[in-house]
Amino acid sequence: MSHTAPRLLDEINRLRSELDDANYRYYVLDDPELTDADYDRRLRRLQEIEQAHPELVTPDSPTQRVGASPAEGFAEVEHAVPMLSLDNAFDEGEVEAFVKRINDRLERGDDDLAFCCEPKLDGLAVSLVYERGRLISGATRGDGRTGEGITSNLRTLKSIPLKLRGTAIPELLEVRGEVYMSHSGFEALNARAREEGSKVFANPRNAAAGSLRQLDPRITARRPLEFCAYQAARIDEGQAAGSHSALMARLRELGFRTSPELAVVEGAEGVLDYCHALGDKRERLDYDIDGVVLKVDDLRAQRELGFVARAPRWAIAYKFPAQEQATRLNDVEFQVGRTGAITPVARLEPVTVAGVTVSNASLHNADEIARLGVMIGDRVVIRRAGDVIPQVVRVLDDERPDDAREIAFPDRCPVCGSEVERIEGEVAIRCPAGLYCAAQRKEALKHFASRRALDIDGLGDKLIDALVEREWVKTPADLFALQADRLGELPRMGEKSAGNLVRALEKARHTTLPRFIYALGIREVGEATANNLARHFGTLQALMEASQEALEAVADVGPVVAAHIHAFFRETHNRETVAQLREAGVIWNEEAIAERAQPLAGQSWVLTGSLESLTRDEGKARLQALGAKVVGSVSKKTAAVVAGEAAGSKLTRAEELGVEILDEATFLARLEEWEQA
Ligand code: I6G
Repeated sequence: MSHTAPRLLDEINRLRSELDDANYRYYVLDDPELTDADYDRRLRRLQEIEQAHPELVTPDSPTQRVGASPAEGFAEVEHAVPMLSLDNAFDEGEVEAFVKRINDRLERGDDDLAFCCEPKLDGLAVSLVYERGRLISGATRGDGRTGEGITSNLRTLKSIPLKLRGTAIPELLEVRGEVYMSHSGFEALNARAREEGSKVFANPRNAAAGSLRQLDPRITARRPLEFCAYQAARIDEGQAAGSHSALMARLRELGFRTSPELAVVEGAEGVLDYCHALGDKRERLDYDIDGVVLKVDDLRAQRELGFVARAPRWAIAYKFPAQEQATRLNDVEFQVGRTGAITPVARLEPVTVAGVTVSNASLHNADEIARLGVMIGDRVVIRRAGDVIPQVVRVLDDERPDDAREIAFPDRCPVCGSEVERIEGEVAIRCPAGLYCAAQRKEALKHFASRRALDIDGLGDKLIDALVEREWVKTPADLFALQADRLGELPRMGEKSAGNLVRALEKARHTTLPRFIYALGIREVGEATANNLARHFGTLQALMEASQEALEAVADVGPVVAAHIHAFFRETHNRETVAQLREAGVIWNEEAIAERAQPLAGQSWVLTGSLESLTRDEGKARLQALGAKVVGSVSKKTAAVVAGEAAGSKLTRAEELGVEILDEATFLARLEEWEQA
């Protein structure tokens, strides 16, 4: 190493420290500063240098997260301190009884004992051992005494520090926490799997478990897994704090993500208030939780309380009402989506799951049906969590009726009768008829008319179904030929509604290029991609003529998306539809796009709370298209905070810092203004 140029060593150290800082800001502080592109550029440069100088690679370099070579199996790891489980409380009475038990044991009559509360993540518990600040081992819980060594897999998670941060690094640290997958990560992973024709996961927990138990860490590295720390099982004597909450703060300093929902509350009342508030928030979190963990905050009191059997006396898990219920699978129907994919949908005996009646669930594809081993007539367990579509998670085999039937996949499209296609290497079956198939036509029209596309007010799903069934509308262009008097013939369509619809169509003719591209419904082209395409090519003509290579030069467009776009514009009937739409008077201002500046360039925005008329992802995509960076936490540098319903601590923080706060209506009005500018 002595002959390595000092400048190169400096560069390596700088890149490693910038990449570590970026991970820390992103995963722990929830306040990213580097853009993805800047992060990737630094990582690529570091990889380049390390490839040229393999002697300079260190095990804790950020490049080492891409995954080591496959293992033969997992070694057994004995936990130095057993990984215990927690007792459960299934209702408020049991929580109150727990608090009372503790007060009695500690011989405290009062009700102000401090508890540290946090969500119970629905993931997998793991343990990480650090010696002199370096991650040396990581293992699953296993049976609590012995787990499986999965260090190489855990090293690929960017929220797990390979090297501890800061000063006064402990000689020895054992951190425990949960590995989980966010809803957004899970959806993206399954979307990619569907696209590639590979296996989809039933829920984020299964996806996290499957990803963590891969023998090939390179596979784990591509899965969106996250780690959240909840306990320091071993730490140098001198570093042990007086309270659990202080210990969690110390773990954050050392580089670990801890729950942003962590809070210290007093007595049974404080604990129950926390449980209610988190229960209300549960649906809006981007990850699954199944309850609240309550811990006596004072570590001396914890030691005094000790353990019973395999659980600490000083902690309990309050479980929310179940997100899983059993019901009967009455039938399976096949639905044809906008892009022709035919998906099996389970028709269920209606059942209430976490407060909502569920009568349909997705079965995804033939592989998923085979994995579940499900038949019509079976009793199945349904799971509903957050915004994720209800899923069939398992079959109650013992309750299979004698007349259970196999699920037969159709050879022909259930809507138009075309012979289905089974694409080599893809699990999905497809109807190849495109817009000749009424189902795909309906879905394409619904997408075309939707709010983020041409925003045709009053053209709802039922109306589109009726228009397609009567064959009044075959392509989106036919919509613009609809006359009020004819529309008036439709059931439940009065003269006034017909007139309103014609006026809405007139208004929708004036659109923008990004909306028009999005409205075409090209596979994998969402709003953000449509924006990027419009900005890159400036005109529709340029986009339609672009080669696959030229398409790949657009931000966020990879080979698969480029191939879809290219194929779409090579189809004669798609080109004809575009021409007909322009003839029907659909217009936009191309110069505006080509020259449009990004009015929010360099600004950081925060979205918090739930929005009514758009999802957070949509809001984020629109802000990004205007040049803004959308970040997770509020700081002095935040340009504005958009506060939806039930916005919490981020709103408070914005008020404290005097950051501009926009309600949903103002936010939408501003977006439209900037987008039209
Ligand atoms: O299984 C667990 C989940 C979450 C835990 C836990 C936890 O804290 C938030 N804490 C302890 C102490 C244990 N299990 C044993």
